[in-house]
Amino acid sequence: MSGQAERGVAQTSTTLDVAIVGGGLAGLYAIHRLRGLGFEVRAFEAGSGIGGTWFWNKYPGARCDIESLEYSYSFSDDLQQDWNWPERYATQGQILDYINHVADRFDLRGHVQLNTRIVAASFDKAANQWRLTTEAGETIAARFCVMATGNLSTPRVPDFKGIESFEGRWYHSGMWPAEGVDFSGQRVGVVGTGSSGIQMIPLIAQDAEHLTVFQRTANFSLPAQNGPMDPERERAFKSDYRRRRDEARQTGFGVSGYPVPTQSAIAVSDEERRRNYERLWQQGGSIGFLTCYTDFLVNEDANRTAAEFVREKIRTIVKDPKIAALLTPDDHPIGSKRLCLDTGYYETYNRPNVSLVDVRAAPIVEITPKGVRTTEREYELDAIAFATGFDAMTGALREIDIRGADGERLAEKWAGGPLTYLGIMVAGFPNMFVVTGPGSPGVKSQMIHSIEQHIDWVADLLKSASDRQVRRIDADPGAEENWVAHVNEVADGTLYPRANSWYVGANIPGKPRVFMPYVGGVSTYRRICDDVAADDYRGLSLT
Ligand code: N01
Repeated sequence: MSGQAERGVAQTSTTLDVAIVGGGLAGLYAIHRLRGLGFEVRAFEAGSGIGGTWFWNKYPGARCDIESLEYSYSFSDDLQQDWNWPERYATQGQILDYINHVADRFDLRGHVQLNTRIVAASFDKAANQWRLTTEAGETIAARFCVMATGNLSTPRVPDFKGIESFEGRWYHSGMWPAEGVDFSGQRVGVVGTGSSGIQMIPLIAQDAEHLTVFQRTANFSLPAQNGPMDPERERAFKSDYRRRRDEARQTGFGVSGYPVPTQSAIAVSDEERRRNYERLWQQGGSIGFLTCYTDFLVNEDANRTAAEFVREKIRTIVKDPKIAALLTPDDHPIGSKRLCLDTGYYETYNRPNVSLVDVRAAPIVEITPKGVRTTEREYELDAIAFATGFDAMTGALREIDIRGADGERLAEKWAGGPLTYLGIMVAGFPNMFVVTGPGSPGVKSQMIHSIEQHIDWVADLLKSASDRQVRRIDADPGAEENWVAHVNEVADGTLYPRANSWYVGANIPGKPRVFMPYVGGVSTYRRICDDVAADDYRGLSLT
């Protein structure tokens, strides 16, 4: 008898074809696609609403850094024709509205069990079934398990001494109160200057009496140049949507309008390069920079030309040269961390009510009842917003007690870094599929593009397995080893591993330093996945 049953928690039991963990963009598409094949499916979502990332990250300024016309499902042409995005880059609220519309339009909501956190999953090799357990003690048996748990879904507040003694309120970007926070008249501290910090800082500065930003590492940020949707652009896009989606599939990042580059940054004159960077800066967005030259992300000299262009911009925008110097990144190649997009970020430091504290030089030592104490002094605050990131890519899966066919724990298998085949399957964990996880290009792409590609591939596999009355699908350990070696080899040919980013787990003390995403590009990855399928699922055993 389980501990929960002993404590008298009611236990119910469910049997499914496919259990889906997570009710965000991936979980919802998995419901749609797999139900369409006749599988009995249900998604289990910890939140009280659907939407995943876009449900939780309600901090001021939260919006997508990929254009709305791209960052949307492509599986239904009617949907993409009907939906109107009000802005070039959608806000969190607009994306959540869209997700809710999709759930209603395709009748997905009834297949999501909300307020249900999966805490354990183990493979029963006698029955060839996954057995999942919820926090409330419910058990679910399912032939297959799709882990649509997200990559940035395990918020992490650093282990600061004294945090429980703080007399004000504190928040994390990824657990923001649904009702919002009114910072007016308050002394607010923001810790962290990644994408989340860079989005919230300009807006909090407008409301707060005083904002103190605690920065450990200066980050590169580019202007989003956001604005209302241009009706002409929307019309042109919609009249050509199918081709644009096809084009996106042939690129590195899964975004149309940015063809694979053919020219080296070093091969063009300084003037031409500058003109190009200036054009991209005015145009807004990050993909233009990331795809402007062949060697942008592989050659230090080429990369430095763009980094120096952005550094000059920072020095021009920020009036106080000391603050500008602190905000100027100098420890990683541009683009090797997620390139941030902002609206008025650097300008915010020209406001009289904003100060910047260098916590690299004087680290935070504790949170006190009154605020934040660094090695230099105490800063009195009424509220603290932690924009300190997530236990990315592996955190959500490691939090579930996942046990494979021989009882091995996934967290143990991944103790030295994640091991996957194609980023989708894990040897020893049959019938389990990870969506956009480590070893996949997901986080280095337009996420919804990769979600659709992964789930379509898994759906074809499950259909084929069902037709052939296959009960168990295993990734071969050798195929997994080769894939991990390939992922590392591709990453090592780029500048990505040079940065202390969440791509290498650097933001989580003690996490093994392993570069997790596949950076060969979505087009190459899709080709590899299609070849594997065409070769009767090479690297998998179907029994
Ligand atoms: O998190 P991050 P994020 N003391 O890990 C700092 C996606 N996203 O939530 O760099 C002081 O990037 C840390 O400092 P350092 C996007 O993919 C997308 O901002 O480790 N500081 C860093 O500055 C993004 O990349 C969108 O030295 C500490 C910050 O906290 C990903 O989510 C919007 C600290 C964490 O930055 C994660 O972004 C938002 C400490 N002890 C997020 N610990 C869009 O689509 C950590 N930091 C626009």
